[in-house]
Amino acid sequence: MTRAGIRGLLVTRPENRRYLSGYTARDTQIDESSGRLLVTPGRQYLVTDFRYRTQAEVEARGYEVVMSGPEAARTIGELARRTRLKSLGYEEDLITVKFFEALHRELPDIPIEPAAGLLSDLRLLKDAGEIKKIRRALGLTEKALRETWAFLKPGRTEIEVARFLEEAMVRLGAEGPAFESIVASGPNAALPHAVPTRRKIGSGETIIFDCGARLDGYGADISRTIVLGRPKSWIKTIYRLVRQAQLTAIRGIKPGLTSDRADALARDVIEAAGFGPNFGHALGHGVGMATHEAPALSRFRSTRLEPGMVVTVEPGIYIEGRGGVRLEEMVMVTEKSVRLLNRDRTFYEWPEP
Ligand SMILES: [Mn+2]
Repeated sequence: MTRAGIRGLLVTRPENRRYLSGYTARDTQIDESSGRLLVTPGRQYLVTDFRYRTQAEVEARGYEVVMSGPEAARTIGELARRTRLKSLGYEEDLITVKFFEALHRELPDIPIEPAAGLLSDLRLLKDAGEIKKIRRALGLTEKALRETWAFLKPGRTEIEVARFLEEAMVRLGAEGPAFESIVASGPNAALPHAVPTRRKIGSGETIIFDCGARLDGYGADISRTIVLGRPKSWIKTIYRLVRQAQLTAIRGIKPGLTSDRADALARDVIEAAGFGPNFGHALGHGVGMATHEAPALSRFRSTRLEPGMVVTVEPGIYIEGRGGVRLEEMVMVTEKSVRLLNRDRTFYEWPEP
């Protein structure tokens, strides 16, 4: 904060709040209101309300819990004045315009500046304890998927299968799914972020699973593409290509490489085979307390990769109206290359759908 010239920091993003304070509350609505941290040079506050009082006092170690009424911005303004803050940083990627304007009304005389990068940088490099939690979440996801393969058969709907998968995660010890699971079959598998439907899964078509369990606040994120029965030859072609692109990236990613170059490792393979336009998303993203966090392995970013970063490697090819293939693993950047975080290597070593 000192280096960034910020005296006080307002933390509104749930994963940053939990990372800094241990307070686990989460309100999934757009105007997230389960609490805000105010970090100042001398004191740290968690501003929340009656609904969260007990939880805040138990969980937020090292933070003074301050109750606010319906106008949290007023309470934050009072604390900022009382601690004589000369500037305030805020998370521009998670705050409503309404709340931002209320802060300005409360604190008309001090600069209020964007500081989201300061917080996402803190979570960029994972320590050994965090890696352990991520691997546990990942191992649990793999187990839940194995149970799901036994449940899966033609005629079951995407929603039924997705529900089974998420229940398996919880039964195996997860807090819950880290994000809404994707089970997309047939033409739905051509939609990279499909939502499960009542469509009955058929044989001979691609089925994309994209899911991850959350455990101790940390999430997993992996994708599998499978086919019930015999895959048609177009499926074999794109599956092999996606796997080849993924392996090329996993073998080539190392510290010092920039994220756009990492993306290119896989994209070049897919483009050379003529499927460039069918791979419209980034190669991967950081994972931790948030499902999508820095660094983005994207053509449009050039973050230098460093040991301790955890990223997904998830190339995909989507054919409109027919289906698609996405394969996603999680890796940690090490001193020399990457380490695959999976426990179950079956899929990774499986060249065919
Ligand atoms: Mn992902």
